[in-house]
Amino acid sequence: MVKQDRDAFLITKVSSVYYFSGFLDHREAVLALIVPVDGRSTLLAHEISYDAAKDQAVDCDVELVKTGEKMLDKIANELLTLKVRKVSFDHLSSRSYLSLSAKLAKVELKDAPNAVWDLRKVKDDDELECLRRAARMADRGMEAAMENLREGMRECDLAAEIEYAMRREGSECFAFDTIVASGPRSFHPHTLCSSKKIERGDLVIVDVGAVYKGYRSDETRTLIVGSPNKKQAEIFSVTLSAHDEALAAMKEGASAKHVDRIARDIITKAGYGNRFVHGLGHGIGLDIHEPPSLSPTSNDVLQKGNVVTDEPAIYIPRLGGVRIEDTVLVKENACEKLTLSLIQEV
Ligand SMILES: [Mn+2]
Repeated sequence: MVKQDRDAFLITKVSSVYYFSGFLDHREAVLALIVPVDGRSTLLAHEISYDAAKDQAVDCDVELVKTGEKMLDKIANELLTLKVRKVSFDHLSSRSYLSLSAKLAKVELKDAPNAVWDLRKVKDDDELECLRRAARMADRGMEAAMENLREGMRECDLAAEIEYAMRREGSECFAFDTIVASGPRSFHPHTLCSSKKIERGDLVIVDVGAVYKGYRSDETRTLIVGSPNKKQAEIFSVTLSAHDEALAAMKEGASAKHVDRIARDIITKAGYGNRFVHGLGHGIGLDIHEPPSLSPTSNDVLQKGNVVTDEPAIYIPRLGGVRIEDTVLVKENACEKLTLSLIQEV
């Protein structure tokens, strides 16, 4: 803030409020943390989260936004009381931004999400401990998937086994809706699970994530009941080498675009370049998708302490898809897989 000549920072993204204050609201409450360059921070909370915020937030004053009062009015008043001239913010809708600008005509408001992400994307030891716990829980869910997978069971029944196992490990919610996509359904990367029965010879994409103290994990394996045909075995082995080669290139200083390129080149050379329809991976932490991004258009450079996914895939309409994904910690000269489920060759 000093370097950028800012008098205060306004944090409204709920996960970032948790990151800076220690108060986590899992239900996307409307909160605002005002951090002045000098002095104590203030966390504004509605009645629904006020008592919990008072209980959990550290190093800040918690102020109640009463029923009938508007959060944006409280933010504006607080900033006026602080006599600020230049304020950065992390996350405001265009409507909130326009409204706040009108209330604070003499204050310069600057959109600066990267100032927060630059801190959040480098995980400290306490955060890594949580991320490792979340990864263990996902491994346990994946183990349940492997143990329970049977011909004739519905995708949602397998998802139920996975989620039960993660809950039993202490997962406080799920990092995202569990994906179990079998046979032809597995070609769509954003499908969830359905009542479709898993048939012999189906590729089954299983994508799971657990949550510990707000920190998330993300892991995908592609399973099969019975044995694969030639094409299925081929796309599996191409995806696996893309996954492994990208993993070998992940370390501090590597360009994210370059790591994506390593995986994409392997898939492209095998003739499936246009069937790898998303980036190689994404940062993960309190949010499921965070910076840095590993994609053909990313300008990010990997740093020690980044936690990212490595998830190459091939999706073929009608035949189905293969995705293999791990959550990975970037280190100085290499990387470390946090998710450790066995990758069984189909
Ligand atoms: Mn992912």
